[in-house]
Amino acid sequence: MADEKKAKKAPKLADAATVSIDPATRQMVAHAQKLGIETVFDRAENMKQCNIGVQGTCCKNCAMGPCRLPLPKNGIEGEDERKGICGATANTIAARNFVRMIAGGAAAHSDHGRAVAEVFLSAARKEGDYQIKDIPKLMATAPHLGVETQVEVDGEMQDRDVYEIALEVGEAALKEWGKDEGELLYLKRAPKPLYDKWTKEGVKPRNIDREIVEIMHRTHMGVDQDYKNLMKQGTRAALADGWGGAMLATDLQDIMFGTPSPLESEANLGVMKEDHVNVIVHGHEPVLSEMIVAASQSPEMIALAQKHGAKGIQLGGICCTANEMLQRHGVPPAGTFLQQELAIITGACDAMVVDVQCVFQSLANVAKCFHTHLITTHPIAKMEQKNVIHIEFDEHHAMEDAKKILTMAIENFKNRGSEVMIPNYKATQIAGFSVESIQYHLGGTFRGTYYTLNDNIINGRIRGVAGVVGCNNVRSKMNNAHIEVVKELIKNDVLVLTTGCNAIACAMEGLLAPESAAAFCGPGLAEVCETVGIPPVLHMGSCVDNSRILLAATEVVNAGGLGKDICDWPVAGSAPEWMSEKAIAIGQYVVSSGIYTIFGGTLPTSGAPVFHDHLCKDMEKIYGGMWDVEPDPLKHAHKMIAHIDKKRKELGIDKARERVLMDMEARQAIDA
Ligand code: SF4
Ligand code: MSK
Repeated sequence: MADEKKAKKAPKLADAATVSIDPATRQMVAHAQKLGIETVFDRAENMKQCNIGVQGTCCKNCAMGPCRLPLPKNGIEGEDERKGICGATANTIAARNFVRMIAGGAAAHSDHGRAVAEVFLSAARKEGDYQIKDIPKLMATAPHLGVETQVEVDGEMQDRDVYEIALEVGEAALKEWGKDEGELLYLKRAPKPLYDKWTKEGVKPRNIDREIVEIMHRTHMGVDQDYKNLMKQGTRAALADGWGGAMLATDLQDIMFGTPSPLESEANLGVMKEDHVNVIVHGHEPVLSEMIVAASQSPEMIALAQKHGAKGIQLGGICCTANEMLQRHGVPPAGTFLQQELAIITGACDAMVVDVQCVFQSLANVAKCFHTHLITTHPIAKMEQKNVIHIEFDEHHAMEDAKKILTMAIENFKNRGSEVMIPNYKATQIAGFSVESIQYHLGGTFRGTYYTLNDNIINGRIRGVAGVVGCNNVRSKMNNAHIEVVKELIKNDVLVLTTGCNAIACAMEGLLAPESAAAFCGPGLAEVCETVGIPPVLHMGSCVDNSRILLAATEVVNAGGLGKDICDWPVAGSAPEWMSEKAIAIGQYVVSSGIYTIFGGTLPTSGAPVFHDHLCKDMEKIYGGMWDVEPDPLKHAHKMIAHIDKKRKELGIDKARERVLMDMEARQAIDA
């Protein structure tokens, strides 16, 4: 009896039939369970969420705690009695936790940006394997960083040397992380009324690192104990991310690797090929993966793969390294965040190469069950498990590193076991919509404006625009909310801009194919998409590329006719299945740029209703944008649509839409 009691209870298994709306995922989870391999879906069954943590009111900022302040059953009555040992209120604790999440997210995006800036500098100095590829983008970016692109020679203006400009751009960019005075240079790219709002509120970031450090100071035990003041600093750090580190990452990557333009590819685990060497790149920083793509196309590597019995090399991606490789090279994503283990469980992954962010440590345990080489490449992101190989990326011999990794994968091809199962599911997609390529598609090279988009918003064919982005979260059915929200938006004539794992989810469901316009859109949006030849959901890249959405929103303001500020026009943001700290940082920079932003699942603020209202109500008065939360995908989409309609009404363009969307009967009545 005692032995029986001691016997370990077998962990529960997830119901493979309901984990996701994606059939490939369901098939692979069932396969993993048959093989006795645990995945994130099973672990979620056995790990209950902490109810107080979910509410945002657990503080462990000093060793007198943790202090836990659950919401009393009778609501906020007795609010005064709820305090930690030091007296910290629920608002203080929730706000401290929230801004620490912003610090984590802003640090992740911005440190990525810094790493890119360092590689950029080496490219500008012609030291390594990287080059300055996109000269027009360099010329467009330089003035924003105070770098002249022309010089006066004998009374005439002449173009400066490209590498000289690049060097100054790289140096100016790197200064943004630690300069000792002034403010971030990119803030001036925002519409003037928004910039003025930030000035008035005193939230303009001074430099990127400082704002993150200051959050850690202010949230230390016994420092800032006013949730409004804490959120001011949270806003500063979030703006330092969106209009700083993330935007710099996007620009410098575009200059080095090329600004994306539309291209065709595929998505889902079915992109892996049984007769090819499969290499999966995963994480966020594209610098090494860029070289892996180049190396995989070299005759030398292809010949080596063939010598080892493979037909060729198939690259695939997970998470945002996938999005980076997709938007510039058409490398197909093999899956979203929640599919990372499944790519190895196919038994056909010869190497998985990971860099930073969103990488499960459990990959090492899964890789142990197969022949897969799991290779970490970043000095700040190693794993303790012994089967993990670390090959540290160095920009000075990047091509050599890439070839070394590919050779290891190729030589590993013969070691595959008999358990190979690649699900036969993949969908076609069009990706690669940058701010510049949207401009080209909608306005043509010479018009160079978003006016066509504005025109269609004003006449009501396009009801509004939504940025739907972000992660998967295993606490909800994978991709269900992503797809329901997006489908409901496009059905109601809302054009969707997507990044991150939402983009991969939409691609897997076929929503990034132009044909989806006829199948899923309302009549107005379908007409525009069919005329211009674009899908109703535009893939704008990785998580750092949410900066593209900020700039696209600014372009709409600049094109005219839809108000003077981002908060004036019908645009909304959403992260239906968010999970990471980066999502909170993005949410706050989007809100403080004037955009209504709604999250699915829960927000870690529900245990502090006053602080929650500060985010969801007061923010609108300050910045024009505000937070909201709604787990039900249909209600979620309709809250966004209601906001879009509110903005249409404020602009006086609500009537135009009613006219445009009259049904046939109504039109005939007019004609008669
Ligand atoms: Fe508790 Fe205050 Fe310490 Fe937080 S800082 S753990 S609320 S005593
Ligand atoms: S990868 S941050 S799970 S979007 Fe950028 Fe996906 Fe979220 Fe990671």
